[in-house]
Amino acid sequence: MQTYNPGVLEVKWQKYWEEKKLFKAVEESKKKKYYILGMLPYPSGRIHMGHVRNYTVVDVSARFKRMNEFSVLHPMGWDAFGLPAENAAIKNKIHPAKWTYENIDVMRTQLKRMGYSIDWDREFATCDADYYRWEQFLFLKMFQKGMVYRKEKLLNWCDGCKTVLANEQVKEGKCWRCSTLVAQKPLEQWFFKITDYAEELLNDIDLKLQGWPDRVKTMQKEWIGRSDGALIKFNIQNSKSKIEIFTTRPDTLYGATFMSLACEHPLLMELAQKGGKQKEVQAFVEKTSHLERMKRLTGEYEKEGVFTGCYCINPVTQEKMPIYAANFVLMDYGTGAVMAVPAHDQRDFEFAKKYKLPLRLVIQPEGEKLVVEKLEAAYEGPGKLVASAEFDGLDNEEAKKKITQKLKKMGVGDVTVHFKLKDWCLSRQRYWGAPIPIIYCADCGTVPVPENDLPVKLPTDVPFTGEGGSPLSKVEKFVNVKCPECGKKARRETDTMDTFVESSWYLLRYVSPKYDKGMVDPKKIDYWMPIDQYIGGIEHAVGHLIYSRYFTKVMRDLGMIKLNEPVTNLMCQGMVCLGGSAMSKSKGNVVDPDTIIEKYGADTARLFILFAAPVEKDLEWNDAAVEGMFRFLGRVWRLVTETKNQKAKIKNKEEEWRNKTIKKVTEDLEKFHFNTAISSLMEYVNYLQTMDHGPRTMDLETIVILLSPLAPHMAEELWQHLGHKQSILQEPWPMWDEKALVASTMLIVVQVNGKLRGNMEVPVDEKEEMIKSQALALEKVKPFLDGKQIVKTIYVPKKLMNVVVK
Ligand code: ANZ
Ligand code: ZN
Repeated sequence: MQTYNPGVLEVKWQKYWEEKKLFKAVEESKKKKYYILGMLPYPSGRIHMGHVRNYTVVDVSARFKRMNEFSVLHPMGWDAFGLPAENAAIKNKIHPAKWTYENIDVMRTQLKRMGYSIDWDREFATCDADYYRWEQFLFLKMFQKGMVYRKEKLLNWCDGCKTVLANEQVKEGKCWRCSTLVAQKPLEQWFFKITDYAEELLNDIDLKLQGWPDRVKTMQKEWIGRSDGALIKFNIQNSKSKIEIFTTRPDTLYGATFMSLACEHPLLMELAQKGGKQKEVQAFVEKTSHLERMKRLTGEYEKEGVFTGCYCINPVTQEKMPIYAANFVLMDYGTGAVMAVPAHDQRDFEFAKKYKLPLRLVIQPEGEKLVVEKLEAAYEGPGKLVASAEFDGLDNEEAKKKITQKLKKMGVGDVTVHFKLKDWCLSRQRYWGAPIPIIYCADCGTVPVPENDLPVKLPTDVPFTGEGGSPLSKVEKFVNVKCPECGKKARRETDTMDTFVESSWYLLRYVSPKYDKGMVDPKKIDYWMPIDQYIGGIEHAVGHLIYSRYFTKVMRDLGMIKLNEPVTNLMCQGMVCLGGSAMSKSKGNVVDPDTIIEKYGADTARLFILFAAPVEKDLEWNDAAVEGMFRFLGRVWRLVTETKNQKAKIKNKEEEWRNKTIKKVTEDLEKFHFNTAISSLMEYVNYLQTMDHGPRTMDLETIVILLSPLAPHMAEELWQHLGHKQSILQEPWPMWDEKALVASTMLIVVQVNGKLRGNMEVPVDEKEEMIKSQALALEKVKPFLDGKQIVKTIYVPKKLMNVVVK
């Protein structure tokens, strides 16, 4: 047998698997199904180590489940629309479609070199017209039901990408893609009404996502952000207008001493004019508009404002409250107006100190007496009401209800629920995306493209200059159409959809990727969905992982599927780092998977990436450890190929090792504890290598089977070497025998005159007499007994036999 040569044997087995179609997913009614998925890659050019980690974890589990008699669905596709393709077009004069499909070819080849057990017949790219036509179809259905609408709103604008962004795409005030500071601009755009689902999305986190990591659930809860509170109307002095505020603390109403408005509040300029402060307010608004949205939300900046010159009236105290514009009030939350309670809200406290506004304590904590002059910060905790007329002495939670009831009776307030979640802005002013299937007609207004005309295909002959709006708007053949209703000249919508729209339902499309009567084949959905295990990056916690839950619910409500949640179990793998920071092209600290494959083979790459750290932790790249994995595989190779065929003699110690290893590896693979599974395989190999009489064939078979999900190419080759005709994939996963795990032998140490001279393995129920005679017969003990007289023997049960001689 030749030495371990991964280069040759890996290609051989990849070809074999592909020809025999061993990874084809089939619905078998007799089997349990297992749908496992890694988040789909963006075809940026080459596979990176983050992909390798993600898809190796998925693959090992897929192989493991297959051998455990599950019907496994393990698909792959491409998140193929998006800006990099278009930017490459502008820079290198290559068409985005060509760029994208060429990258896909490269990356597909790379994935295949890793030996992943993917059902490639289900592959699609989201830029295929066959795919996005169903997205356009869904858009039309949602349009009919009012689930998608067009409106002018204050939106995130990225000047780097020349497009609007959803809130989920703004990270710390910057564009998620290009890190340009995001500006707020009023723009007319398309929105998915995801807020209609806010409550269900929130409630189902606790009800249905037991298999999700807590940190993702917490992030989603915070992002959806439910607040229970009240809406209260304040009269304005000398004016018919009213200011409505949203508060979660109606219990503090008697402590409200001024009013803060957002810079974009519709009444602000009117009030400023009336109050004679137009110039000051105007200047302040301009200054504030440069403050990033995120900074405003997190409050890490100096609170500032300006007086409008006008007052409103506190509805319960009838006191005058000066009206300010304030930089920490956001227009898109609540009503864009806040009743300020400086004694009990920290932002209001800082603001009041700065502008010398009055503070009034209305909540006293249990067993303490705060004094307003001595307050160093707002008291935001619970307590009893004071200085609040008939509500004095009430517990503040109780007072929230009582005060709101009073306001309701007065006709100036009511309870309300607010969510932080905003409707999802889905339109993008870019070319490389799915066209929005809408036509604008001067007479008929906004007209949906008739279903029979789908797909609205992206035109291919498009100028990419990088200047002046969407390239699509310059393609006259695309833009100029007849109105489907009146037949007169009309204009096509030239915005395209956010690429997160494609990734919101691709996971459903895999069950019937070629289905042409709808988005998904409901029968196949019934069999395969929900996804049993989804694996991907934590960075998608509040974007993709909320959007795909939302789309599932929308498709359910449109009658397309019977499913509430798309994903039963979620796991987020850690990053792959080099020199302490995540591998990234821009930092220049990347290791290309291909160089590892060329040097050591895919099996080594797979084992290293699984062994280096628990899946959910970050992993530090280590060349020496890669080398170590390669040597381990070499040892397995020699152990199996150099051992002469041994008949299966059942020996207790060996059976104990074999069964113990099967149990440990099985349970670890079940729990995604790949690193410890590999450790116990290493220990087992050590044991087999140091046995004096050499391992039995069944020991070798066990090690090869257990290794097969992890290092599948080598396992196939060794399996064949051991005389098997069928692929190891068709081999059932071994079971362990609990009985074999119970120690059946014990180790007895033999001493002569108290000195250790030998040891021996005996059955646990062996009699003392037998142990004694065996001990005296041990080769290593005999020399110390020669010519001596045995005085007595002392037996310490299950441990030791001491022979006393003279
Ligand atoms: C009075 C008050 C008194 C408040 C008090 C808090 C403490 P969450 O819980 O995050 O929903 N608020 C309302 N609309 C706002 C906006 N557009 N921009 C900035 N702040 C706004 O926050 C609700 C609280 O945030 C509301 O309750 C309001 O301040 C403020 F002792 O009203 B509160
Ligand atoms: Zn950008």
